[in-house]
Amino acid sequence: MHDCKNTASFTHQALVKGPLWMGADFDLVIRDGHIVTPKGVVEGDLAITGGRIAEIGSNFGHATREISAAGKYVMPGGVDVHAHIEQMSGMGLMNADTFETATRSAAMGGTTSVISFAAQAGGQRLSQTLCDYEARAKRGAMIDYAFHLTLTDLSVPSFEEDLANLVAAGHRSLKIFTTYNIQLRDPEVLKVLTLARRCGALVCVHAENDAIIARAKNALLAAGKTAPQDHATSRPRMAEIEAVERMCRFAEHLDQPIMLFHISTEEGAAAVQAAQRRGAPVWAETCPHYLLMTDEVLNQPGIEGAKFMCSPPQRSAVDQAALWHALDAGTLSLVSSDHAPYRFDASGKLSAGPNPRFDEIANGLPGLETRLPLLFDAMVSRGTQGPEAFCQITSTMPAQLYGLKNKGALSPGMDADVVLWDPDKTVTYGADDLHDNVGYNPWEGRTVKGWPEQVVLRGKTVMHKGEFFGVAGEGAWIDRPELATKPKGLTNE
Ligand code: DUC
Ligand code: ZN
Ligand code: ZN
Repeated sequence: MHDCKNTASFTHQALVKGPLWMGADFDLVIRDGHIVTPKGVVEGDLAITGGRIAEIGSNFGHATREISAAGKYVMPGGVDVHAHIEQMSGMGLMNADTFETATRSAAMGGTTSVISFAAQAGGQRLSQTLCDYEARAKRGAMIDYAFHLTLTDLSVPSFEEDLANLVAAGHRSLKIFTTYNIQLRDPEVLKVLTLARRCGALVCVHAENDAIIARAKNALLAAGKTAPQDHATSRPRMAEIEAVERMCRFAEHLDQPIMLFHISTEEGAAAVQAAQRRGAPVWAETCPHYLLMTDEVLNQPGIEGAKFMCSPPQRSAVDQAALWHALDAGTLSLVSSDHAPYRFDASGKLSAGPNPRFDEIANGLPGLETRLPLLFDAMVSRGTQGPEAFCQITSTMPAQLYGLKNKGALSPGMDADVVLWDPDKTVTYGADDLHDNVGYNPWEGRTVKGWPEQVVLRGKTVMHKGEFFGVAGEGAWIDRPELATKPKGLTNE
């Protein structure tokens, strides 16, 4: 076997040119790691050529570059399928992150593919929406990306034609809301599901019942309860339960696959499980802030709780346990970040002034960079689920369910998106140590064991030991020619 003890000086081509062996067999070999593949953990080497995984085995010949992975896990790059980037919120507020800052942050945390949103503005043709977001991503993205098309206005010219064309072009997921000022009413939801079935797209849903929320919110405001702590009460768990159940029934009725975003409650997960048992084409995700935080985080002095405000809100310890159980059982298929970045200042959380009411505060927390270390710690380091399950829910399943071609697994022919994880490194998050543009870390003070040491995107190192080597515009759009989540009536041929 090649001795790679002296190879530390050529671990990234951006800085140091490695020795160019005549007739090197591969562009890059990552040697002696615990390689997590879909078939289990392989002790050995991973070879890369032309940005793709060439082989997994041992005793490979020379490569132009070598990386020693002794004592490290070699895992597929993270696939985060739910992140808001350079996007206008329902409240008319621009996210704090551009594609450049968001994807830098993602890569620093071990994520190499992201699906963000191309969000239709009121009255806007879908073709224009996509053009706008494509331009933003092309300018800034440093990891690979795709878009969910957020549908907010079905009355625009050429809606059905544009939708069919965009889906056929590889934009195979749609996003709809049942709440906020961009919500669709039931007849419109049914129409979107029907169109999606016709053109082969997955429909992602933010499922909370708007009327239940409005009633709870108005009662709180009338009683003078306006603090961030009151946000959790303003979005009763029944709002999620009702909307999740209704969306599951719609998916079942029309035989159209849906993905329920950010499940936060035990009953929401149970509704998903019941629908799946009936054979309904229903999938669901949750997020680290539901698995690892409770609504206690909103109880901060003054307005500080705003930093943790998201919708649906964090719930109870009982819900946390139920969500972990649902992940274990496969009811929930994946964990996304729902990265929704707003600064804790007048540009973001405090846009309505220094003392806003809870309903005037933008929802969301940053999560692209912390999703994987938090879950590696919870699943791998604490020994609850193990490295295969970690890769499954953070990379393989998200890539498969959303049809992200060549992403999500370490197998020959797949894109060489690889992360070396140091299982022994322990880090305590600080106040502002993330690489996004948010300026605070909601996980400040939390200690995680297990840390991404090196991140490789299509064969090129974009992060090594905390140093970033990505280049704006080098992230590539990911084609999605077809989905794994087909209606039952359609086949996979
Ligand atoms: N809730 C949303 O609906 N979107 C972004 C973030 C959040 O908390
Ligand atoms: Zn949402
Ligand atoms: Zn979201």
